[in-house]
Amino acid sequence: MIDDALGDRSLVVVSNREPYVHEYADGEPTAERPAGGLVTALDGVVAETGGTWVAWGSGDADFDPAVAPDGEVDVPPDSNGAGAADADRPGYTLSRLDLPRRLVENYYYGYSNQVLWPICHLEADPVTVDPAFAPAYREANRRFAERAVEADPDVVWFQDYHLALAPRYVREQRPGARLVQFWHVPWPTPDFFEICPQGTELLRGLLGNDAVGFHLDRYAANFRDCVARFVPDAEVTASGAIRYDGRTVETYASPIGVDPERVAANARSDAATHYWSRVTDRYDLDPERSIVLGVDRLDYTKGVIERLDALAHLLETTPELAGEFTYVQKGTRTREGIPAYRRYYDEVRDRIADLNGAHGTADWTPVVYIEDDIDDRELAGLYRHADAAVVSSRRDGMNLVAKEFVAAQGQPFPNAGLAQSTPLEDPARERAPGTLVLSRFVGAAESLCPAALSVNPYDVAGFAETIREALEMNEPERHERMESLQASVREADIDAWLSAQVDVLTGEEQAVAADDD
Ligand code: GDG
Repeated sequence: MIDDALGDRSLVVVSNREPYVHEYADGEPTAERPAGGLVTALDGVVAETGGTWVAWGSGDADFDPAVAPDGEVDVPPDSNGAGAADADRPGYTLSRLDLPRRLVENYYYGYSNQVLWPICHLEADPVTVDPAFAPAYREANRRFAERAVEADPDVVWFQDYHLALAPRYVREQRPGARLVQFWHVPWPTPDFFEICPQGTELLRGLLGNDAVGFHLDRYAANFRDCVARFVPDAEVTASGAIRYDGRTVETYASPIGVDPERVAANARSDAATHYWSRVTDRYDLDPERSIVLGVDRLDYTKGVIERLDALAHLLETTPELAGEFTYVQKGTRTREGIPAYRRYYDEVRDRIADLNGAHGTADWTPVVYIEDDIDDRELAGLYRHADAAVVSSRRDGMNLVAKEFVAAQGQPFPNAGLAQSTPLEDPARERAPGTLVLSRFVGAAESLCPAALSVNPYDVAGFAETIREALEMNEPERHERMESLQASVREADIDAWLSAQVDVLTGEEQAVAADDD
């Protein structure tokens, strides 16, 4: 679809992370794909256009002469991992930036993840302003911008908070190009944003775009409020457009989603079934006990500690639930170069050990902690077998885990609302769908609540009570809620998001400014 809409205009996508990473496996460069639906979806879009994707080359073998001597590689890679999509397959150029380690430390682990990430998630405490961070962020953004310009783009699509300055740099060199950015995390209120020492500079960088997109109207409104307050020469009009530097910058809201069919197929795959049976064997999970599931990158914003506190409170106040369920926590280590993240891993482990020590018995371990490196199908196996999933982010732009859990519950339920007298096609799914407990501070809550049980993760007693409610929910109510959740997840799926982005990228539809201010 994007190919037709672009005509002969060339597209360049710019993101921090790359869609294919080359690592050495047994001494040979091997292409790996980072897990996750977003990269897959974007990959398909760029492949359709035959364009260019600029990203930091983070893999050990990314610049191996056999792979990409000059940093450019045709993707998707062939089965040997060595580039060169053949003429019959759609493909594009992955243009990798070879960033020095010190620059990555200061720009990525530093400014992006210790300044911008916490500020966007309204977390003041982890903000660390090292004087080396901001210059590195400028330098890295310049390099991304230069590489994008070298690809001679008509349309540039920037992803996320690592690249707030790059649009301005590109605009200086390609005044006529169409530049669009999607910001995948929340945008804070002006009162919070003002703690950022480079706030105005970041806003001017983003105003290099023609359009800036967010998951929710209120994030877009916060962005416009920040522009109105911190960029004196910009004007935010009543319709929500921003006049700046002789141009108009639109803001728009477009909630990202998942591919429900793909997730549901993953959940039914053999790999999912095998992984689940390995997990049940390894941890001796009793099929009579309910499974409560948490799946998170180990990031303080995801509220894993708050969840464990709620579970501990639940067991303290409702002793009759002891032995009735097992909480399975899948944790993925992330940003290990940052001390606060390493401390968080330790805290999660300690909290789990305490909880198991206080409440476990000879034949029951309340919390099982999995740190395996698992692919999307194995992950879908966990989703599918959970009787309840808990997403308790302190703050989260959207949260795809919540949507994937819903999609993995199978769709639609043919006997929704009925007792299970009608045999389901799929015998492994012959149980009521899982329930979703969802923090009200995630973007996904806007469409998934009240069908999902909403919690304030800071309210430990209320949170514990909601987990109990999720565990005890009767079957008709589970069906009813899941039907509604699945309808929401299908309606705002990844295709809907992509097609909205394509409209903005091609300028076919003016980005819609939110009307709530
Ligand atoms: C940012 C925003 C926004 C997790 N563990 C495993 C695994 N995952 C995958 C999930 C999901 C993805 O990682 C996590 O996505 P989230 O949306 O939950 O969170 P962030 O990574 O923080 O993403 C967020 C998103 O951007 C998109 O705009 O929703 O708010 O923070 O897809 O499946 N995948 C596999 N194994 C794991 O152990 N294979």
